[in-house]
Amino acid sequence: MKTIYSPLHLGHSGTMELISGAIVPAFEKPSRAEIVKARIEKQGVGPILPPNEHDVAAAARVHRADYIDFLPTVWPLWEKTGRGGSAIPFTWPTRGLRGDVRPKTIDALLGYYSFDGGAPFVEGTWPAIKSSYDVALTAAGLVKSGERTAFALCRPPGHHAGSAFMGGYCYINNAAVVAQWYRDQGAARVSILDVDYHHGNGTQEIFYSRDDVQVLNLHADPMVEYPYFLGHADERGEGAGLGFNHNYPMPFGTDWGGWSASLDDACGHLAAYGPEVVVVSLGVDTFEKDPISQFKLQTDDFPKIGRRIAALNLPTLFVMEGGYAVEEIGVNAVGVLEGFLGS
Ligand code: SP5
Ligand code: ZN
Repeated sequence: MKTIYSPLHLGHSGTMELISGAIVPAFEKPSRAEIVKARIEKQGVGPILPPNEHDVAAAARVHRADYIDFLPTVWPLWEKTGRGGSAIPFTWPTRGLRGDVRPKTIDALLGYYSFDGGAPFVEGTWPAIKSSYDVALTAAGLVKSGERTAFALCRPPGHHAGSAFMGGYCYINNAAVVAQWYRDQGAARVSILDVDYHHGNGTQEIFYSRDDVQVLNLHADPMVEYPYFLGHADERGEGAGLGFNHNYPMPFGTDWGGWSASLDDACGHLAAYGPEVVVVSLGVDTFEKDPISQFKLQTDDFPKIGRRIAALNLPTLFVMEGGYAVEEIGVNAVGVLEGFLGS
């Protein structure tokens, strides 16, 4: 199994994060991807290859063009104001404010194109976003050209990014981009299976009214967990998309018993849909020791996830999302891949 990886992610290192009423070092940090890469090498999972460069046109198939055009301008505009640190928004156009008028200053634009303050920009952020996108598309190409599976070691992650907003450490929705790319390459149906601890609100929003991309999401109940404002079980899609979005909100403390029951149910819907390819949004923040999460999956459980997905017997692309228990993120993410491969 080939892994696609780019060292350009190293330049993206947010200087801080606001969480639980305190400003703390960012949880989404460069060591995450480095530890996963080291584990792939240690376990001999397969070659680690660099991405090919792709035009941003494939991103504009799932994101609004003005949003994609905005991303490379953030750091230059911020720097022009004489500030360093991280470019982060602090005001959002919520109910009662005008969300339809595009403002002019960088602080306002950051709020206009975000749903939270969790997607900071530093100088190396745009090159990292672009490399993560290139990683996803390059790995997608391997599966398209006949490989059974591939691993896109994306950083930054993508599943919270919607058609015109960033947030939750995400900027371009890599899983959505590759799902759309498979459609554009001729796949009739694509399924996205999101196993990250947090609901993939961006992915759901992008495909909500479509029947050609099925979206299945396993996550902590949004009544009590981030991203809070999407991910309930009654969100089943709309219009032509009705019945093609499946949410599995689960309570704090969920362990393999409860979590795997949801996975089995999701896999049943997936198999019935009959996609030509499966895109797995692979977050391992379901781990019992994850510092920002409340599920109880153990290291031994991660290979079982891979085995269950392999049993679908479909071409499968793994796209890295979250996971923050930094020492274990490598063992757990690679554990899913090893389970899939049957090693
Ligand atoms: C890709 C991904 O996993 N993004 C996650 C973004 C989470 N951001 C905020 C989480 C806040 C949850 N509250 C945690 C309390 C910890 N004491
Ligand atoms: Zn997550």
